[in-house]
Amino acid sequence: MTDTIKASVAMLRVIESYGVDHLYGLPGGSFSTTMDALYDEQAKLKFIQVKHEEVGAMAATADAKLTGKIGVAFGSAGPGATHLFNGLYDAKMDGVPMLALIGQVKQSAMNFDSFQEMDEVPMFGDVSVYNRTVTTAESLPHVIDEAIRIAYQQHGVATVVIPNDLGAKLIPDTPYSSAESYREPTATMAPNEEDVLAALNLIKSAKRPVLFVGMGAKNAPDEVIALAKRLSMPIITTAIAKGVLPDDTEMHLGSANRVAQKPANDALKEADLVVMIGSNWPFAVGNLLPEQKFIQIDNDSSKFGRRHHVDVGILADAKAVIERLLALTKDSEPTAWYNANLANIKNWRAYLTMMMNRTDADGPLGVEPVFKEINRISTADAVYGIDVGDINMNSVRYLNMTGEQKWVTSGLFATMGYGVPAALAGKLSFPDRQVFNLAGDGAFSMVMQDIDTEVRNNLQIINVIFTNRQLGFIVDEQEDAQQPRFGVYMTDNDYAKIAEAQGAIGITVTKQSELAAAFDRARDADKPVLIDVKVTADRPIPVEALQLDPAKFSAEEIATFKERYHADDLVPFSAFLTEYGVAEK
Ligand code: TPP
Repeated sequence: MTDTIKASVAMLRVIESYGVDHLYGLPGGSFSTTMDALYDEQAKLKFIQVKHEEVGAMAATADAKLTGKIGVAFGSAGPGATHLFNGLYDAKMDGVPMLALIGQVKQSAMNFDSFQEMDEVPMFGDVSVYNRTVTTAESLPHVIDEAIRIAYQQHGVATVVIPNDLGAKLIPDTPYSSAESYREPTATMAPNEEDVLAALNLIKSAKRPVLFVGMGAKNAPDEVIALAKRLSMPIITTAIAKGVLPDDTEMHLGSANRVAQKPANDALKEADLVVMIGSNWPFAVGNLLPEQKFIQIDNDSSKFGRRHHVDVGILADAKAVIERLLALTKDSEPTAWYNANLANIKNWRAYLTMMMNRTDADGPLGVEPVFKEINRISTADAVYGIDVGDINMNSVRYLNMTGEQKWVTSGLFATMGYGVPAALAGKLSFPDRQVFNLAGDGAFSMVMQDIDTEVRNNLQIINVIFTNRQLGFIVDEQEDAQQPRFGVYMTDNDYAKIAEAQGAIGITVTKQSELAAAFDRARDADKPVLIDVKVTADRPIPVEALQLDPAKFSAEEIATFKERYHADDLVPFSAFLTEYGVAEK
């Protein structure tokens, strides 16, 4: 006779077999049999009890983004399940594997309008790549195994609804996992040589080419840099690829659009050829111009032409294509276009450094000196959990990342409240690394109860809250739309006290002279710290709407813009193009 095992335990063992060592959730009555199994399995699978299921779901997506491994979260039937949605949509839109376990009432109560009972499968239909209700105890571990494989294969959310009674049943203790045979595909998708030659021809005939690099090239930073140098193509990255290349890479222009840096927007407007590698950039409209030539390199054929008409498409792995392009070319002198971009980057970096170094010990505190402190205390492999709001612009500009550090945010879904869960995931997945949560006061307020989860699990996270007493990102949009400011102001809470009340160290900083001591203390602390920096409500410089070029703006407009953004020394790109003698388009 074969031994037996509780179906819920067999399910958890399948999850463990894929290398998952923690999962997030908050129990409800409809999830009690899985909780019972989590108790049994706690030595191998750590249950992280969050205070809001949304935090658990977002932490699970952050785990997946940071490690490449599937993230797992759960919610009990009804309200616990619906609380998961922001995390699930984040996983869907950023294309990361996630398993969501959804509680359900026992089978005999299903379809009887029972307490907290809902028809859950249709609710999760849109967000999931796999979405099933388990119907027998024996199939529970099997369905979980299938769900995990499909989540990996389709880079999305697998949702499994579990009627509570099934988990308690005994089933044969036989193998249920196929993890042993599961492997990430190892074969490289090699490019078609004709396509590579066609691309090379286009690159050679271009006068102002740029590389546009997304997460698809994250395993090839050195190759990207070598190609950029070899073919005089400065590099733009997507914002979520922050950290893939070291920030001091000389031809690294940063990201384009609004969460962006000046040199990237400048170059993209002037480029005659965009070579997009492994990117699904959603801000193409208005940024990629119809007259620009476009080469697209991707290993997913469904992405071609989504953002721009494709002149040459190469269906292959980014690294393989770049290696081939490098093999077919030799080093050459940098072009005037390339040198003009290098000069533009230098000028922009000098501006950022000046902003961080501005001193006014006891005057109003801008965000930039705070970043100087973060850069000062951060370790070479720190992990940054980044919330949504002005922190996206400010962190892509002011964090000087090494290439070993990690930066993670809610990219395409862009949900506020992501910083705390991202930092939880960072510290749980990388316990030996320094981990930050960087958030605005509005976004932090959505998840601030989960500082408690940092404390309870002894996760030494440095939370930096930029309190500007407004929803700054939206204030700026209202300014641009010439609307009245409405619904965008926040009361100034004492976030340090809120953290202290949950058992963390809380520090309030109101002026520059207090910064260094606060960040030293955070660096050396042995428990979670929250630094509430009370910053000015100044708008980050809008690099998507610069008013610097005398050919386009009046002297008065330029002077007003420069004064507001301390941009006296910022040079319009047109001046560098002229100085370096870059040919007209
Ligand atoms: N609600 C959610 C859940 N996510 C969103 N992205 C938005 C609303 C729209 N939104 C984007 S940024 C932002 C809002 C409301 C303001 C963020 O404010 P805050 O966290 O205070 O940061 P700030 O921009 O002021 O630095």
